[in-house]
Amino acid sequence: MSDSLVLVSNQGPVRTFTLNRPQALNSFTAALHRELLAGLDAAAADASVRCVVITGAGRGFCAGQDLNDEGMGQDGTPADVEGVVERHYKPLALRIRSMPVPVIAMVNGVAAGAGANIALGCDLVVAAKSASFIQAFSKIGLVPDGGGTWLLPRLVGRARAIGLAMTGDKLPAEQAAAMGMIWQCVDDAVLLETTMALANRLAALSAKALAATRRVIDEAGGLDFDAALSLEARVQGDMSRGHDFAEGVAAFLQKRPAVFTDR
Ligand code: T3D
Repeated sequence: MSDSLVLVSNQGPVRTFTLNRPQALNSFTAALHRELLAGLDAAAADASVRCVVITGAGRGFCAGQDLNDEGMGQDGTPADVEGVVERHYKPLALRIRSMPVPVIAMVNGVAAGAGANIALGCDLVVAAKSASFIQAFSKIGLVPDGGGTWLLPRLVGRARAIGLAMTGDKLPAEQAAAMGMIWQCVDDAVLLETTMALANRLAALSAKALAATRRVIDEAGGLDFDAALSLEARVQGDMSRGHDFAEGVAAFLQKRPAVFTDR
């Protein structure tokens, strides 16, 4: 067993980060946050990486904040939950949302608290049938964080967002997929191969266009229709001046696979 809190592996252009505290369901400590953020920064700067997968070791994906870690007040010092969120969860959520390549959460088991919301902040979520999502915050007197207040209503609507957040009920992955909260729910036995096939498909596309797609979809949500159309025009202009657009059109016309390189 490795001592690393985050295992990093490469399969071609796909870099996988495996949260590695299975004894505590991969809950986040400050040290785990630091390793994950550094790993994501390195992936963002590495042109050979064209898709990122985040998953968990053992039977869980991530149980959110480690409630025994520093800042939780268990050592007799006052709890500093605001500081933990500002120092760790906000930078992580923003890092994932600004990666220059697509990010897939491969949810292998329970995803609770900020563990659920960090997964939901990824571009695509593929979950095993045995996995589940729990907005565990209400049970310990907190509000959703890790981006949950922004993500949940956008993914499933206000009624379901409030219901999930207030009850803290466990939502099985199949139901999460049925309500559009995640991309896909698959049998446990094919979780890895399904995710890697998807990751390789995305890795072969234009990373620049996929990252811009995420950005414009997020930005358009805060714009009126007219402004969203203008945003699309501006970003299409940018895309069309890059290598990948010329390559994509040439490849189509020449009936060959495109080789995209822009980041
Ligand atoms: O600073 C801040 O707090 C701000 C950030 C907040 C973000 C948050 O994420 S707040 C929400 C924190 N998370 C939770 O409240 C979830 C707590 N965990 C659970 O409710 C349950 O563990 C699960 C429903 C996720 C899974 O239940 P189950 O029965 O499958 O597993 P278990 O037996 O409860 O857990 C297995 C082990 O993991 C167990 O340790 P043990 O007894 O075998 O030594 C358990 O204590 C440990 N564990 C699970 N979650 C956490 C944890 N240890 C520390 N922190 C955890 N969050």
